Amino acid sequence: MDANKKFKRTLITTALPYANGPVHIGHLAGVYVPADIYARYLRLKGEDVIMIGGSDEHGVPITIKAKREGVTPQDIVDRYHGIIKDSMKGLGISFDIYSRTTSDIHHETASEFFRHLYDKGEFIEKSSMQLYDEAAGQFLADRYVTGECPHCHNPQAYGDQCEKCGTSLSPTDLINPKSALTDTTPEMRETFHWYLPLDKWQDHLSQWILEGHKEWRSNVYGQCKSWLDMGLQPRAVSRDLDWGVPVPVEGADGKVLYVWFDAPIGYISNTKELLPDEWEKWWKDPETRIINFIGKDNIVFHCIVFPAMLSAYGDGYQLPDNVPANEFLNLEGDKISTSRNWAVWLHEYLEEFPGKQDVLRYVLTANAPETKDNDFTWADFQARNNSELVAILGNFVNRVVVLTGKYFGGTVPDAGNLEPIDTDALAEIASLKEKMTELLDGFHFRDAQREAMNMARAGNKYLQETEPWKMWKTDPERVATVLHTALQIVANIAIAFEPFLPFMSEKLCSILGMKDLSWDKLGRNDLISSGSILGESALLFEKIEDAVVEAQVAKLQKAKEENAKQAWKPEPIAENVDIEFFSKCDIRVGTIMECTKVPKADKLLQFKIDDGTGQPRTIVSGIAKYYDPEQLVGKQVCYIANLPARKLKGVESCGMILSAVNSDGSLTVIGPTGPVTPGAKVG
Ligand code: B3M
Ligand code: ZN
Repeated sequence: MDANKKFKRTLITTALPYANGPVHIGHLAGVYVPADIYARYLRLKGEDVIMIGGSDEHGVPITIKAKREGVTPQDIVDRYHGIIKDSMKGLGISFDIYSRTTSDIHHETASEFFRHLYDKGEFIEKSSMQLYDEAAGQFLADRYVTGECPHCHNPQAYGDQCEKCGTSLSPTDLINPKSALTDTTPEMRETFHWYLPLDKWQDHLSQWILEGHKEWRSNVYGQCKSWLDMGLQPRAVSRDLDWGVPVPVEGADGKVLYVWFDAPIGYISNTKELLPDEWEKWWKDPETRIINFIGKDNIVFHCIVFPAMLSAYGDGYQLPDNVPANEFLNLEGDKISTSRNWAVWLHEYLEEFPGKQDVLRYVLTANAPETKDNDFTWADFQARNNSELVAILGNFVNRVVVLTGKYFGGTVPDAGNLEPIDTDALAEIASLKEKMTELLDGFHFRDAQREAMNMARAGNKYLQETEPWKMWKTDPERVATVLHTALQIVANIAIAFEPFLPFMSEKLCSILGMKDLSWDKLGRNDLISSGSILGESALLFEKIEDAVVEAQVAKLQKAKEENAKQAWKPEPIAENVDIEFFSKCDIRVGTIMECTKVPKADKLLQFKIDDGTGQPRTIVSGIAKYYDPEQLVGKQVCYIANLPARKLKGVESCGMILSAVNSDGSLTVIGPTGPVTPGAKVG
């Protein structure tokens, strides 16, 4: 961005989440919380800003989910669009509009966009061989195919991307492709599609990004550079699918716009829906600044493909001024995954932690993956709440409000004569404002929030140094000055934290009787006037107990187990054997008479079994992890009787008790369903 260029307005876009599941903390940390901080900050500065959001309701993941559930894609997107929209509102994400790509206005806008490029001759029409699933009777676009990634050999790569190494792929790149619909191996069939020749825009985009936007985040700039260095290729913008925006050209039956063609146009449609009469100035006036908030997997679409589309369209469309893409947030050390249910879902968080929206916002910003992938853990969530929000921020505000109540009946006392220690504290707040402004302008939200927290730290230090509670009897005027000053710091905190913790800021405003917050006022020492009366005090933050976070960790653990169960498939059946071979195996039923632990062997149990001979048989078995010894006494089990005896940890074992291996790897001992004479043969 040219630092001297003055913009009249800022259009903030946020990546449109796929409506194939609810949003989770990864989406929030990557896109919505930083975008919201920025939008709130600009609004506080009095700038003309709109923040655009909406659900991305096309694309293969949605149709796959619908098929699996036996419902229509529309049912799926209706369900998740509702959940996403409500939960974002619940977290205070201040969209000016949150719409959806199945809306009529979007279909019209995307359709017109394609048609305009088509009429201008901006596409190439090309035939190619594509994967076709004979059993399902359809071509397999994008995520309809899985197979081995040709780069990192991940066996579970998708037809559009390998999630392990991040490479974007075509279905035909995959080694051993399999249809996600029928699990069969697809064949090749000819089809045709429209392609946007990105190579035509290579020089234009290189100039714009590599020369014009050196200030972009290094991860964004670096990814763009490597794409440009490899040389851009034409990219298909249509698909053989029945869910999406139909290609508005004759002879295109059964073809829709590629989801990544229509989704970014959603930003335009949603602006149109919000401001039908003046949307154009938000997109076509060079004095508008466009900022795209996205996650790192969306960089190429926002920095290369969509800008090429906009440039091809012409008519004054502006390209983004910055694309502050974040890296990924992991959860308890593992990649967040919607399909594996390894996530903290926003709608569930809001239900389970009512009134704690700001805690999540705070933790996600404190850990924002701005420069590298980061990890969310429940232990860190608890620690940041208890030792930062409660112990620093809540504690400072609470002390000031309580002391004002105690000494002055809740009336803001006179400033009196400020001493250097008071003016120093206020000067520190003003200097923290300068730092915050610079950081926010540079999209460094994590550091900016840290500086806001430093205001509360400065406040605590000031109280610690002045100790007003010790002077009430001897010098009440001095106490008045200190509390007046401390209240001004609280008022500054209400402004500084508004972009980050809007719910807390609102509570502070109601306690202090403050209205019309503005960034301009931040750093001043006259935000509240002497004589005004404080409102009802409210609890800002409360301690989160161990049991609460332990329950969350247990919930995740359960999801992991469920997932393992679902992913489990029975082992393939072994090679055939003839009946003689089997009959050589002497399997018997016996009754367990005794069972004890084998000393110094935590896996082994030692059994004495009644095998009908009158002489108990000893068998040692590696099932100690799954059974308490006394649990099995009296039970009947099957065992192989004619294995040669062998010594295990010093105990001679004569045979092997049969057990089944479950999906989680645990063992269950096998026995008869009714009483059997000990020693009876199984066959
Ligand atoms: N729905 C991809 C994603 O959620 C996509 C973003 C569209 S932004 C125009 O990763
Ligand atoms: Zn890979």
